[in-house]
Amino acid sequence: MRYFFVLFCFLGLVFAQSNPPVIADSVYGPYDNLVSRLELSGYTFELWENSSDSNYGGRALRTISPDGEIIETEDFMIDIVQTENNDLNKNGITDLEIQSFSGGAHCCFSTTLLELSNPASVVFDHAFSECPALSDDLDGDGIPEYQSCDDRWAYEYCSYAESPLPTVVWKWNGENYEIANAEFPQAYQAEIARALELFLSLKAETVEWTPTPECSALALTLPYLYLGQEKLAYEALKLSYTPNKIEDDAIFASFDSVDAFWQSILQIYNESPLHTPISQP
Ligand SMILES: [Ca+2]
Ligand SMILES: [Ca+2]
Repeated sequence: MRYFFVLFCFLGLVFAQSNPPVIADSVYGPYDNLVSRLELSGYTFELWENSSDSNYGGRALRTISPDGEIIETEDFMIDIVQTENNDLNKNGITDLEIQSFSGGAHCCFSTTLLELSNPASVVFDHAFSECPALSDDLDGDGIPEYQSCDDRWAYEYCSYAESPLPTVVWKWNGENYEIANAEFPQAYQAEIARALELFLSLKAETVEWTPTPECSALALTLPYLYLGQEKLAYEALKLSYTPNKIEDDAIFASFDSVDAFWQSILQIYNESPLHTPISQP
């Protein structure tokens, strides 16, 4: 019992040493309650919340570097996640995952993997996305990949519910996580199967709810595009897109020809920072 009392006093002393972060123009502050404190490789991470906040949201993250440099940020929700043995990418350098969520029905999730060298190094960063980035060892080589989506297509040709969110996979390359979709076709199997079933159901007219022709065609086209298989993507579009099958709903664009739609898709795709370099000859 005495041990726990001493431990409690010690933790209380440590916590009391920190003053709450004061963030200029704070959305969720003022912060007063220290949620957790982690010391790792000379860095200190503190998560703070506003105990009087009635919205049940809002956290501040304070990072203190070994040199004493302090960085403070806030968001609706922030969590620090310790990875396996504090070394997700197995390169011998301690790392830490920082996850945040801005609140709202869909948007936005952010995931950062920080290596605690001095200075710290961001080796993975996927910010402001409709999809959280999750780590999982897809190819069984012992080093997890990151998997998320490209939300660039949401609302582009149809409603959010109909819009495809094509998968994006990042692989550790020895220096940072880089997009490597083409190496992970297994990550696209479920998307392609769903899109093919939708395509066949539309052909058979067995669906009660018909999406826009653009969106149903995109569902079959985009997985191949993100796999780096541009020729197959074009064939998928030709197979699945019938221009002007229904009248333009006047909200989203429709196209007079497959090629006009294809050029529009390529333009959006190439503008996305998450597009896959085309590797097919
Ligand atoms: Ca590491
Ligand atoms: Ca792997």
